[in-house]
This record gives sequence, structure tokens and C-alpha cells, in this order.
Amino acid sequence: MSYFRRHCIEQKLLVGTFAAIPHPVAIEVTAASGVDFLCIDWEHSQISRDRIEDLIRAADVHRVPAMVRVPGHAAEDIAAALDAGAAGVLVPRVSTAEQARAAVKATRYPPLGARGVGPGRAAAYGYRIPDYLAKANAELLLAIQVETAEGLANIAEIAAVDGVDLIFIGPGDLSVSIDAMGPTGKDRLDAAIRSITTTALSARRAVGIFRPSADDVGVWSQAGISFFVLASDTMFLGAGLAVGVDAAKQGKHAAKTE
Ligand code: 3PY
Ligand code: MG
Repeated sequence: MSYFRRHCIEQKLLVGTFAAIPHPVAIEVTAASGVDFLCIDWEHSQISRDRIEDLIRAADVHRVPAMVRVPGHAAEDIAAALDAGAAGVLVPRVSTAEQARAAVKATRYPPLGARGVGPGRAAAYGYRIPDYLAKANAELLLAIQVETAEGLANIAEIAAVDGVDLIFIGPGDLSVSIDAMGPTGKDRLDAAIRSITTTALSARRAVGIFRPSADDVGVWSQAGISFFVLASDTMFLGAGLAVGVDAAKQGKHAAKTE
């Protein structure tokens, strides 16, 4: 089993970020920052299918596992990400056990699933198909996102699906779906996150969540969440620049008023 999937299943603390900038330079900078993994965001960024392979290649140079958040539930997209050499997939908006079973089917080779065999990068372009087939089911992480009112209602059935490694909570979509946005919805959203976490943990699934900053990672890790996707390369770029620009302007202002 890959250390990435093992650490995830064993619920060791893992901290990564979304990669939304469609260039290998951004991947190399992110990979060198000390993240445990990165998640290439094919759902919510302008990253194209052919670019994904180059981004994974860039992460491989730094030996940082790169998983891919696929745009939806299509088996072809899951296969494309895994054939490119992704360390796993994050499947968004899984709201029923049937959808979770379809994600397992698309991610795992028989007998667990029905993923198609192909000569992609993951199988050394066809030169190592038997080796890859022998290890892929054990190496690849399957994370599914629970982020709708329907998913919240069905969490026990979803978490019971064999072959799912991690239940990943999307607080943004969840807050919209259960009408718990903004400060007034915080308690209801937190209660929903805790309910998903407790149910998934009792089904022996690891639990992950997106956090826009590190501020409450401690609180959520005490609740049993072990896998954190912290903001994204674009968010860190914007926030880092804003702090620098602000500090520079304040310095200028202080010099003027001395
Ligand atoms: C959400 O918050 O909806 C997400 O999908 C975060 O990853
Ligand atoms: Mg979402």
C-alpha cells in the first residue's frame, strides 16, 4: 500500500492544498512547501485534462502525492486522472450510496470494481501493465465528497460502501445546500459537519475537510478529522500578496508621517 493511502486510512494528520493554477511551476512551488499531498482541482479551475498529466509529473519530481478532484461522477474522468498517474481521486457531490458504489467501480480494478485497463502513464505507457494492475487497488486513494443535504441524510449508507477510503466534507456546498450560510448558519453547519464526521468514523472511514485557513484545524482534528485540504494555491497567492502589499503601504505611510 502507498504510504499516502496508508496514512490516510490510519487517520494520521495529513495537510494538503488544492492546486488550481494550471502550470507545473505552481505545482513545484506548492510541493516544496512541506504539504503532505496536493489535490489538483479539475472541478473548480481552468485545468484541462491534458494538463493534469504534466501537473502530476511536476509533483512526482518532489515525491509529493498528487490526487485529482474530478469534475463529476463520470467513470471516464476518474480513469483519465488515474491513468495519468494520480495518487487517488476526490469525487465531488456524492449524495447516495449508489453514487458512492459507482465511484468505487470506476476507481478499482476487478474484482472490487470495473476500471478499464490501458497503457497510460500510470502503467509506464503499457510496459508495466501487470505490475500496475497488481498494486493499483491497494495504492490509490478513493475520497468522496459529502456536501449536500441529501448526502448528509444518507451518510450512514454512503459511509458503509466498501472501497471508499475517506469521506471528505465540502463546507461551502454543504452550507448552501442546508441553508446555513454566513455567521447565522455557523452552528447548524458545524452540527452537520460533526454528524457526518461521527457517522463516518463509526463506519471506520477516515474523514477530511476543506478549510480556507489553518485557524480551526486544531478544533476539527480534535473532532476526529485527520485529512485537511487547506485553501488553494490561488488563495495563498492572493492572501500572501495582500499581506505584503499592505505591509509595504503601511511602511510608506509611517515614513511620511514621521
Ligand atoms: C466545498 O466546500 O463545497 C468544497 O467542495 C471544498 O472543497
Ligand atoms: Mg464543493
